[in-house]
Amino acid sequence: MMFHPSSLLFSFTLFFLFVITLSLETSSTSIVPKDIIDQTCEICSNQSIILSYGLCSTSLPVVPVSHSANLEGLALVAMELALENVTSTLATIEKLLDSTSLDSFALGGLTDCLELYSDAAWTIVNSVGVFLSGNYDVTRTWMSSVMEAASTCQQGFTERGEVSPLTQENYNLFQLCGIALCIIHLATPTHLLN
Ligand SMILES: *[C@@H]1O[C@H](CO)[C@@H](O)[C@H](O)[C@H]1NC(C)=O
Ligand SMILES: CC(=O)N[C@H]1CO[C@H](CO)[C@@H](O)[C@@H]1O
Repeated sequence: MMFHPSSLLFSFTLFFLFVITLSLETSSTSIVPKDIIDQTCEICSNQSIILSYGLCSTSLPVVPVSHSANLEGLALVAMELALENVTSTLATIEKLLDSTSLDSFALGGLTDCLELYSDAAWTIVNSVGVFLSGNYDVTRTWMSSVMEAASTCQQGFTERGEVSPLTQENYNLFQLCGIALCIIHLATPTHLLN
């Protein structure tokens, strides 16, 4: 399962150019004010003690497409940010694995994380596809599994009382997936009926 991170990043970038173009063409979006981002982030962080309002409200506007997005568009942005984080974390892990000073414990932990993050990349790509086809339940199941992957990577170190070299990365991915899950929930039609 060796691959070159930059070629992976390149294919994802192409994929997302395609997705963003597609979503812009298929939805009749009007310009949505920054308010919808702040309001959505407030709702999500109110609903869940683990979600950070600060990370949400500073992350989502980073991608320009979010400014002309509805809830569906914001969910896509959150998933895209998660995928960007995953691809750059894969590169970080490979760099760490290249360093010679690793003990066998760190090597094992990082190797596990590499596999978790590789799977996560494809899971997010597939989640986006499923989301665009309208199956929000499956999207949520898959994005939850990415959230779990971040926790599992982190626990691989902390369970043994070690400091995880990927603490920030795992936290960011966990948050972005949590935000995506919350927004998808808000965008789910049945949610409006409850
Ligand atoms: C979030 O919670 C705060 C404090 O309880 C409240 O003032 C605010 O109106 C809530 N925001 C939303 C969007 O529900
Ligand atoms: C390396 C990387 O892409 N990190 C980003 C992950 O997501 C958080 C939250 O959006 C960003 O602040 C990081 O820059």
